[in-house]
This record gives sequence, structure tokens and C-alpha cells, in this order.
Amino acid sequence: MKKALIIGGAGFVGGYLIRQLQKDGYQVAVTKMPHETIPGEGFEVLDLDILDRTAVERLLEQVRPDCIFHLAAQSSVYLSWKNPGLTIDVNVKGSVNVLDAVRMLDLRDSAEGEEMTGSPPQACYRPRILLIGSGEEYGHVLPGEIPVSEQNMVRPGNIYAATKVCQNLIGKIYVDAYGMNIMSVRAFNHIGPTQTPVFVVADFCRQAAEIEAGKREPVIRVGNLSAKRDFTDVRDVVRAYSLLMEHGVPGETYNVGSGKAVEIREILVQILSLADAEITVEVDPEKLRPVDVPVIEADISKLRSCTGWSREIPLEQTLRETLDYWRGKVRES
Ligand code: A2R
Repeated sequence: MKKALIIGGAGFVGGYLIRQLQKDGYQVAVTKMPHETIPGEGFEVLDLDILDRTAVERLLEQVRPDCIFHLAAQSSVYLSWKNPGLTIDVNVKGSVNVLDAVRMLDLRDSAEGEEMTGSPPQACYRPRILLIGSGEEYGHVLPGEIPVSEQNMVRPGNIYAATKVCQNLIGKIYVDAYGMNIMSVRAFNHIGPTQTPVFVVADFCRQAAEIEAGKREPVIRVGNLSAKRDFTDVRDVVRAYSLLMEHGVPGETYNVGSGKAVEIREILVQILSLADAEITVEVDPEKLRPVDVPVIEADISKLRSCTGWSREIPLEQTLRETLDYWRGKVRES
């Protein structure tokens, strides 16, 4: 049985990826920050702060996974404006800590092998590694560049996006320089139940659920509604990650998205039509970002031809289930 390690598995995507990998027959180990918890069973849970380089190496030596899904990140664009230093530390330095710890283990294993056999050093520990980047990396996509393919120029428009570009570039350098088995993805907006309301769909659903329950005035506060983004259900996204771990080519980058951009206004309209209340809409300047990119839509032909993946969960289902999730949360509170 192959052993998969999810680094940063206590977040939104982690829970879904754990279930996907269990379904796909992996033995699963998951890292989390010490203050976090991960519900569920049938997997190993380990504490890890990826900024602690020694701890990363110790953990990898202990677990020795066949494949590593690197999810740990400061993943909010909004927070990246507020705390650029932390975002750069976690998303760039943290990722380098993971890659370099694997490299050091490989070096150590091959040196030990050489000592024992007297034959020239050989690569010994080469797990497959999936680095999770973002569709935000493309940034200011020009009208003629939609849908945006992996070869497109990256013009990151915020600190979070810039850190993910760095992660991607460094991953490629580790492949070229050390022959490591690293693939990168650029994941476009993924949505679903349990996502934190820092992100737009969860934010709208939470507000709508609170309004339905009479816990806030009947006004949804919104940011830039004209931005178009490529939304995919998180369960479809983790299925793509598992397929890419199996079939992806080291050194390559794969877009993961639906292939269809939807205006945020359209998302709002759908959520309002699902809600059981009369709701008005108000623009909240706090929710407008310093720089916003008008359209981001993925060209997913590379993912399709590599893995055969296609989206299975329609947008309407995701919105309905996310709203239901928030109805439950609001009832509990
Ligand atoms: O920030 P926290 O305390 O919620 O923990 C997050 C964790 N994380 C870390 N893990 C280890 N060492 C660190 N220094 C560190 N800093 C943060 O990574 C959280 O539990 C996890 C990331 O989960 P989310 O923020 O919920 O991201 P999500 O939506 O699961 O996305 C997974 C990946 C990320 O690389 C995104 O940038 C990309 O997909 O879109």
C-alpha cells in the first residue's frame, strides 16, 4: 500500500483530500499545526510547522511517504496584503524547507548506500511531490489570453500570488537540479462546505444563512461583483490532485479548474435565489481589494489529456450544499 503524506491537512482542502486518498487506497498521514484538530479516523496525524526546518526533516525521516501533497500555506489573498512577511515565509520558505528536507534525505540515503555497498551513489529517496499553487499566479490576464494555459506569462497582482509563483519556480529548479519528482498545480477557486468565510462563496452563504435565521439585518455585504472567477467544487479538485499524483509528469505544471469563469454577481444571484428570505445587496468598501484581476479562467486541456479528469459536481449543487452547511453552523451557534 502506498503511503501518502498531506502537509497542511487541517485546512479546507485537507479534509477532502484525506477522504479522496483513503478511497484511492493510500495509507494516509497528515500534518497539522499544533493548535489545529482534524476530524475523522483511519489516518495518522502529526504536528508540523513547516517553518521549522529540522522538524520537517525529522518528520519526513519518520514517515517516509511515497508521495507528498504540499497544502500548507497562508492561503488568503486578503491576509497576504495585511501580513506579506508571514505569507512569504510560509509559502516560499516553508515550501523550500519541505523540498530541501526531501533532498537531504535522498543525499543521506545514497551516501549510506555507497558506504555499505562500495558502489557509486545512487538516488534512493525520490517521493512524488505535488505543490499546490494558484490560478492567481496568472494575475493580470489579457483578454486574448482567456482561457489561460500553463504557458501563459504570469503577472501576479498580489502578494499571495507572487509567493505561489515563487513556489512553482523553485519546484522546477529542484526538478532540474536534483532530478526530484515534483509536479505543480495551479488551482483555481475551489469551493464547498467547511470553507472559511474569508472566501467569497462561503462569505455570501454564511451571511444568507444568518439572515434566514434572523441573526442579521436582511442585507448582504459584498465586494467587487464584476470579477469573473473559475469555481470548482473542492471534491472535484482533490480528485484531480490524486490523479495528478499518479499520472503527472515531474517538472510540469497543471491548471486545475472548471474551465469556465462565472461572474461573482451570478454566484450571488444563485445564492439569493436559494435563500429563504428577502435580501438586499450593499457594497462594503472593506471587501474591495487593493488590486483586483477582472477575469480568471483556466484552460484545463493539459489536465484532461494527462488524467482524463472532468468536473462532476455542478456549481448549483456546490452552492446549495454550502448554504446548507452554513444553515447548520448558524443553528448550532
Ligand atoms: O493558518 P492555519 O493555522 O489555519 O494553518 C494552515 C496551514 N499552515 C501551516 N502548516 C504548517 N506550517 C505552517 N507554518 C503553516 N501555516 C499555515 O496550512 C492550514 O491548516 C493549512 C492550509 O489550509 P487552508 O488555509 O485552509 O488552505 P486550503 O484552502 O486547504 O488550500 C490548500 C492549498 C494551499 O496551498 C492554498 O494556497 C492552495 O491550496 O489554494
